[in-house]
Amino acid sequence: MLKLHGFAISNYYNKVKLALLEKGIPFEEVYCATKSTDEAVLAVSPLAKIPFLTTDEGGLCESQAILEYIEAKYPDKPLLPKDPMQAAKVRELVTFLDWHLEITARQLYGMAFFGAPALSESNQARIRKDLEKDIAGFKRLAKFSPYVAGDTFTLADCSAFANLPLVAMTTKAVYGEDLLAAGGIDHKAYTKFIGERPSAQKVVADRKAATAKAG
Ligand SMILES: N[C@@H](CCC(=O)N[C@@H](CS)C(=O)NCC(=O)O)C(=O)O
Repeated sequence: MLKLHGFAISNYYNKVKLALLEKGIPFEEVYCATKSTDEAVLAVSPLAKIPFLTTDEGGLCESQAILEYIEAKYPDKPLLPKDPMQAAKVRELVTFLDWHLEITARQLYGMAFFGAPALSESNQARIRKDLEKDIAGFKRLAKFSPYVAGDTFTLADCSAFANLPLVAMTTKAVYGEDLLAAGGIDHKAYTKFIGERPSAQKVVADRKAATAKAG
């Protein structure tokens, strides 16, 4: 049985969880905090990041590597198009979401959500400029017709559903403005649409329960 390690508040955990639920793959959820120093955790996730996956054939970290493994191992209910170019377009969107939008916004999480001291004005301005550029770039690629990569639910939706609301919430908290919406991305309509899926409903319900428990 696959085991997904981490916790239900994490966007990257939820990216993987949404794909597992969409594909109907049985899996068990195992709580694991970040920054573990446990050798057993570090053997699978050397930076102690979550999520990580354990399987009968070994462990894996990095959400996209996990999704690619799941996709190759469980080809039923595909979340990647068969056509190589279309599949690459999905991966391109995931890269923009994870490695341009989210990682840039991540620099703000401390001050936005965790009571960390505010970043300097110049750092905040630099991050805002980067985000505005990344959002404009993402907008050129994203289709939202109605799914982020086109007419089919794909791995890119797993990342978009987990990451877009977080990026929006973060920019609203720090800049007083939802930079995604300001950049012309109607993430609320998209999140509502994806949120109608039973898989997404479970992810959101579990996230809310975990958030309430964390206080
Ligand atoms: N690139 C990684 C990012 C995972 C990640 O940053 N996870 C966060 C939780 S959402 C984490 O473990 N943070 C703790 C840390 O970086 O020490 C992935 O796609 O899995």
